Amino acid sequence: MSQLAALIFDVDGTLADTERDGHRVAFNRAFQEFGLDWYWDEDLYGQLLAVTGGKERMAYYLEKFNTEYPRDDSTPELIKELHQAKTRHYTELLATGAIPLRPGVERLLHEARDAGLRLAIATTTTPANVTALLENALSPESIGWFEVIAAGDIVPAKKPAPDIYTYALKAMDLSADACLAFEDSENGILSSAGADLKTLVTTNGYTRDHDFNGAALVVDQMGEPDQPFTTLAGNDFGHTYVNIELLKKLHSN
Ligand code: XBP
Ligand code: MG
Repeated sequence: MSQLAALIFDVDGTLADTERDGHRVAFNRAFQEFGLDWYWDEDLYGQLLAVTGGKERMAYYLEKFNTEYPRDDSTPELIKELHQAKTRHYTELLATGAIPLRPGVERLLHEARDAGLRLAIATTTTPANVTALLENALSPESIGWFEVIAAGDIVPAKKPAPDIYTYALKAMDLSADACLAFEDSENGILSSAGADLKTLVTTNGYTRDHDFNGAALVVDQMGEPDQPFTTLAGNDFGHTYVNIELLKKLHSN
């Protein structure tokens, strides 16, 4: 077993709780901009999250939920244009500071850097969304903390396929057993575990009932010294918040 060398983070739901009040709002603003009567409420969006990728999610919506909307050869282009508008709305929303990092994330990133651990991102979302989140919820220079930002369409198959994690490992020239992955959803851990990565899961409102079979540890948040996490599955080794010491125990266990 190699020594722990790198941490690979999912973005949406893991670094920040971006779906309900971020992506979902941006999708609805794009639909409105295009004069469409499509509206994704919180419950419907929770169902649509079964499909990762915004473009794929809109196609799924038309296929399964809005079957009256007339689809034809121009629909893929409409989806592409809608997604560009949605990304603009989303990055504008992030620029207002509307979406903060989840508890413990900033502290853990600093601790990881101080411990000499390499950092990477493996996400389904669009690259522009990652830089906008890091710039606005953390700092402009934090983008440079991540050796690899593997995002969106850079791989042929999105999560739950392992492609995005395999891409990140290859780009860092690291084997899976030298790393830990951080995820929030069932699609996410299927992807990270599919790339043979040990995974720590932090659940959120949309994913708390997901199946996280195979996770090294499932908690409700990274936690802080004065804000303990709740352990939902796995061995927390008596820790009450995620720090480097716990990560090294999970990695070597
Ligand atoms: C979450 C996703 C993304 C976002 C929307 O990604 O599935 O599709 O919901 O972003 P992850 P886009 O949890 O892997 O970070 O519209 O840019 O796809
Ligand atoms: Mg996620």
